[in-house]
Amino acid sequence: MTSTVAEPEFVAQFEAAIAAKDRVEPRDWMPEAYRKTLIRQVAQHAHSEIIGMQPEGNWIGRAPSLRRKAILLAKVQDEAGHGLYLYSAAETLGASRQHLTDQLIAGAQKYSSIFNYPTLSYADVGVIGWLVDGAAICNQVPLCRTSFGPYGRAMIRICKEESFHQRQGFELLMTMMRGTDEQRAMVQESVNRFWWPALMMFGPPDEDSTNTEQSMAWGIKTHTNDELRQRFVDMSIPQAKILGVTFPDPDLRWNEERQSHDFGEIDWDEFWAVVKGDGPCNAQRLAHRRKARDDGNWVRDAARAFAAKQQQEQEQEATA
Ligand code: BYC
Repeated sequence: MTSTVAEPEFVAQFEAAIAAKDRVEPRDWMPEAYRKTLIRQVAQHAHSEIIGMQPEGNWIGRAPSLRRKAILLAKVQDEAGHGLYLYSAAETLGASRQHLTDQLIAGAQKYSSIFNYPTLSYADVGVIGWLVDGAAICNQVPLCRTSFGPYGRAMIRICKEESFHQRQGFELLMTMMRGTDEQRAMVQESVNRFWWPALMMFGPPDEDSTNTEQSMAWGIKTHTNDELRQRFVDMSIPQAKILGVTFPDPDLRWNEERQSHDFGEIDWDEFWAVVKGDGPCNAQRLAHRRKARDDGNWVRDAARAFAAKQQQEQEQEATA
């Protein structure tokens, strides 16, 4: 139940649930700002899954073997499924999937910056699996314990599949690294392009993050952007060593005192340009999404006409 009237008892119940780290469920009272923040984050997440199908889908027709094609098809289908779980979670907050899609296409809602970069070689499929799904897991495992029930439960299933995606990316890259010099160079070139954008996925630095403090107070987020980014850097470095690739950052080194890796300055001007719509592929991604929605309009029109006709027939039967 959502209401603008914050009855003290409802407020106390909500605050007690947050303090006890209990789940808030769709029928529970919640502050309007909590609902809006969740719709924003869950919709952005859902849009990312759906837009994220484009860069990898680009390689389905050019996968180097039937096995690789079947794997990639399954992965891209999984992303569609993740989008649907998340739109369903958003629907429990009162935001319809159609409305959210329209908002995305109108540029009124965001999706992850990472999907505005092009996929230029087949190695990108492996690097997206390893680094992009890897960053997604790092960010999303804590979201399994987020305070809103439907979002947390969707994340449990999504994280299991993302882990599998990350392993397939790593396996693909391992295979290429055991191949020819040309294949190894393709992997390194792809890592060079994706490393910094992968770090940007975690959002702006904590001091510039407008939402983190409130989202953490509500238990929507359980870690800050910088904490999760650091965790990702620390987990990726040993994996890069096993693969035999390097990251394009001369400042990357172990800090004994912090027991973590230091890393170089992220280009935040690039990040904000991409977030605001000026990345290499923003226009293309949205145009493609708009076309997919428009191409599907006849199906929605037909379904609506069928439902209206059925209702009309039921009403006629009831009055006969
Ligand atoms: N890209 O206050 P902040 C995936 C926006 S993985 C674009 O820190 P918040 C996948 C942010 O929305 C990717 N925009 O925000 C993987 C805010 O603007 P608004 C999806 C970004 O929400 C593999 C402003 O910057 N994962 O789907 O506290 C294959 C200030 O930021 C980005 C999720 O969405 C960005 N990278 O924290 C297929 C995970 N970063 O909205 C698919 C869930 C920030 O106020 N989301 N902005 O106008 C989250 O955990 C959080 O929303 C974020 C940002 C950590 C991303």
